[in-house]
Amino acid sequence: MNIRTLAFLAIASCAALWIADSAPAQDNTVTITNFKFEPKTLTVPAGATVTWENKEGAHTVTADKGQFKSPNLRAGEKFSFTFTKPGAYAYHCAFHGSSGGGNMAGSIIVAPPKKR
Ligand SMILES: [Cu+2]
Repeated sequence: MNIRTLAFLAIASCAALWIADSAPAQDNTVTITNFKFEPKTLTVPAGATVTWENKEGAHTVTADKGQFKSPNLRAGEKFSFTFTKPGAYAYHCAFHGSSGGGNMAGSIIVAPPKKR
């Protein structure tokens, strides 16, 4: 192994570490577009903050059971909520959906923290 190979390996392994270290946390964004939530079901770890980003029209993010409720979101507006308790959270748009998954609706699944 010559010095160039060594140098390359050293740089490559540093880069690999850097990438692993700076990998962004899971993308917890739900896009609101064309009268639907995308993805419709999103699974996140407990403690995660989910952000809904409205791309078009006026919509809301309203939990079926009232755990969270956004104001009316116009195009370009966002709403965030931090989920601390594991469980399934069904939500809908107050204008175009209804509780129980009717029309414009989605759900967030909050997984329990991993045991170490
Ligand atoms: Cu809507």
